[in-house]
Amino acid sequence: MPLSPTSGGHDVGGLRTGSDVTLDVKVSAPQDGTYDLSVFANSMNTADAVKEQGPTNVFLRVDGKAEQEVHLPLGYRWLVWDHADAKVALTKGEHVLTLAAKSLDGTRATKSDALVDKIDLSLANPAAAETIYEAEYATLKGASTDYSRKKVSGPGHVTIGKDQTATFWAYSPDDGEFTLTLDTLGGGRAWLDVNGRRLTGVSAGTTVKAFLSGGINKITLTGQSGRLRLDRLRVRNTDGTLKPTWYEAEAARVAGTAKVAAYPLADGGKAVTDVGGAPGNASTLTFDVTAPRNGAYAVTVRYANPEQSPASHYNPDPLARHAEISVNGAPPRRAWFPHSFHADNFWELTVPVQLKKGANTIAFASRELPNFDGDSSISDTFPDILLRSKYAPIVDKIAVTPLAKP
Ligand SMILES: [Ca+2]
Ligand SMILES: [Ca+2]
Repeated sequence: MPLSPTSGGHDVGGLRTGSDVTLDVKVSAPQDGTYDLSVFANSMNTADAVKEQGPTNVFLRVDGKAEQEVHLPLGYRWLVWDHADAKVALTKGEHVLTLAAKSLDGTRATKSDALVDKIDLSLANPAAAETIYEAEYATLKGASTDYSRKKVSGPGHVTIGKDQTATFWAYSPDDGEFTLTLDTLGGGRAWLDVNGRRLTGVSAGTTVKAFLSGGINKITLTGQSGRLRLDRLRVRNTDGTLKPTWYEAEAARVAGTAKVAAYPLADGGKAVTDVGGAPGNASTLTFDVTAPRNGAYAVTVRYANPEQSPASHYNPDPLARHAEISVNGAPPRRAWFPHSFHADNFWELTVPVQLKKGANTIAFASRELPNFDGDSSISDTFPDILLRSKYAPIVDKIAVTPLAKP
């Protein structure tokens, strides 16, 4: 049907519970390679056919083979497009990509109900695996630019003296390990801060493995001694050094009314729900984790947040849930977990923490937060309208990863 926000003005429906639809797309690959495939799709999370499972699972095939299951994304309205990504190996030439509502062996079938707008196929340029941020384009405080030198990258470099700063805004598609390389012309030393945490001291030619969060990361160099002449920062996605250790929520300790429940799309098919409640509640989820040494760690939470108020005429009112995260019983740090459109739609969010060598506890708690007077609750004033959540997100599992390795 013709739809204004849709690429080409049309989309395709029919990949839904009980259907045997196959959608074939002819593609032409310019060369052999592993291509990034992006399926633009959408389901309304509260639609009758979607409510039970959430994301629509479909079966992606290349020339009728190499089947993989892909879960198409949710939105709070029809036609609010998002994308599901996969990798497909293609040889040079013509191919048919298929999205099917039944698996090849007939044992598995699509559930829910999705619209598909388009498929994008792209082949990554290996040279783009590394992103270069020129120091002379960084945000400088006190540090000065110098365009007099030849044989530098870009038009110049910067000189960073004691307590002067150069700040870079570096993009990362996902949470994970990156290698940060500083290309310098020698000089002094500087501190390296990532997202407000001091990781290490750096000097000429330093390479640091650092954990970056999906989205925009703030990377700051602050002069420590001497005058560091910085040409550029290089950022490359790597793996194998900052290794995550995963802990399943269903194997952790629950207290109060917090409980393990079945979530088919959670790892292990289980997650922990009902953490939080009324003020003063004791419904918590506590992980026992081990750290190899004292230091800063990234705690990545795989979570779902289904909390959503009934829509008004213009606003679907998704609610963020919050968790009070306490390490080793210390005063908690509050983290906010955006609406994920469904209890069985799990996303990842990373919170930095400080751990000590050996055994540590990481505890999740929640409650309805008070109004600005610090005392009254919005649920007392409007008991029939959900305006503030009293729960932490549903937690599938957490990963503990060192934040950096110099
Ligand atoms: Ca430069
Ligand atoms: Ca789990």
